[in-house]
Amino acid sequence: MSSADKNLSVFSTEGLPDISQRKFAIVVAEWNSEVTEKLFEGAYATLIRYGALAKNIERGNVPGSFELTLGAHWYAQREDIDAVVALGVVIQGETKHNDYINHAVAQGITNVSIKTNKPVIFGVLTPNNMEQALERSGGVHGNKGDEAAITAIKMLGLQEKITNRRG
Ligand code: RBF
Repeated sequence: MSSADKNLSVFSTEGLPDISQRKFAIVVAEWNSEVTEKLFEGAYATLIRYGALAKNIERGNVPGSFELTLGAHWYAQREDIDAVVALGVVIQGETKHNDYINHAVAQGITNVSIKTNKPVIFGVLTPNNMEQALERSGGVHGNKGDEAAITAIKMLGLQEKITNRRG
């Protein structure tokens, strides 16, 4: 299936780890907030659906996607946080500036993940226009927030398996 046809809310859920004791941070960019709120709702609901406790999910807002890296870094550095989900929407094509933001955030989040040795998930939509953004934030193509949250859970499962921390 091409990525254009993918439904972001359809994924395998086999062998997910127990996340009832795990702590998550969700960092949300306020730019394009009508979309990022939907991403947050999807991510939050997915974490709860697969076993996270509400008291173990913390939210922090940043002004724009460019600030997701530092917001994610502050959370990931906290010892009690197990995984971070970073959510934003950068609409392509409006200005070249967007390419720089996408690149910087992708690189920045990867660096945070490696430096802190924790899953830090790139939940940033990079659509061509607002219509595509809405289609991927609870519309016909599902919700990128759901996908980002399940990715965090799956990475915690892989971490457990590899490091034999649990189970
Ligand atoms: N932030 C986003 O999250 N999504 C965007 O599409 C977006 N577009 C921007 C376009 C321009 C021309 C500028 C200057 C900023 C944009 N930002 C966007 C905000 C950016 O992530 C950051 O918050 C600001 O650049 C900080 O001043």
